Amino acid sequence: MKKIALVTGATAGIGKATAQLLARNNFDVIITGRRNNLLAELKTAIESETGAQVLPLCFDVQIYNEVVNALESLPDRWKNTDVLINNAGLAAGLDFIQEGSLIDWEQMIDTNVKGLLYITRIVSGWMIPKKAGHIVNIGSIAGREVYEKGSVYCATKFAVDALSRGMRIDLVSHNIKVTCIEPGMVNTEFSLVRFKGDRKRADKVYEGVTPLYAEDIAEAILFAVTRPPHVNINEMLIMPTAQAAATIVHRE
Ligand code: NDP
Ligand code: 8X3
Repeated sequence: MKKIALVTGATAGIGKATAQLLARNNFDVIITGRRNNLLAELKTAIESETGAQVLPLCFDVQIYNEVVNALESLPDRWKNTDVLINNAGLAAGLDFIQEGSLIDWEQMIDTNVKGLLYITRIVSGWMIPKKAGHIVNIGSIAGREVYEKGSVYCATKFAVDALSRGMRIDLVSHNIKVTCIEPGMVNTEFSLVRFKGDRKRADKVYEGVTPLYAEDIAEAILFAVTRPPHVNINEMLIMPTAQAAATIVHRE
């Protein structure tokens, strides 16, 4: 029997690769994001390639009412969610603290922290009566190390680390696993979003280095969610070979 995974932020990058890989490995998937056209394209692609069922849900994780309405609209079969991948997130801007944009700060905090909380509160409520479930939060090397001009993004990822530890404690008696996956540099839309569409600046991040690809992180997620019932992967820090620390990257 197929399992059900809910992947937030599945229109691009890590979330998209994860939805695709889970669908190839015996999961039906709920895919979410704000770009409806990309959700529809991904649904068609996954269903024709894998035969898995795909349910797209278009909403903004920052807006609590949208989260509630979208998730509560799911038919009961889909609320039987086995795995939640809390992936939707972003960095907005790269600025000294004294110069940072309030709009950027609020977007990062509302998406990476509050959005993750909104989703988790509802989906963990579906898992508790089943006495089973697995929540995978996408943290970051930025949740372990702080770097110049990145303090607010880093703070949101430190929060994801703290929330993962806290959730694990709160949910242990309900037999719900919690994993935090912490990637280093992954070549996705991340830098394009951080630099607000400035392609040249985004491409510079990956210049002269082989970064991770979204599929590398998807494979780690698949590994974590396919361990036997008595095994939980608490954390995984995954870096490109050429990246030794948040800001130490060897470029050819
Ligand atoms: P992408 O920009 O490629 O993908 C981000 C995804 O999040 C998109 O599907 C986007 O969908 C979704 N998203 C963003 N904001 C919202 C929102 N308000 N509501 C709903 N969905 C939203 O980036 P990545 O794949 O790289 O990022 C995925 C996660 O990985 C993030 O949490 C990021 O912080 C983390 N990460 C990334 C690293 C990297 O180097 N790339 C390294 C470490 C962690 P849409 O725009 O359609 O809403
Ligand atoms: C993304 C990785 O180092 O750009 O979380 O913050 S980093």
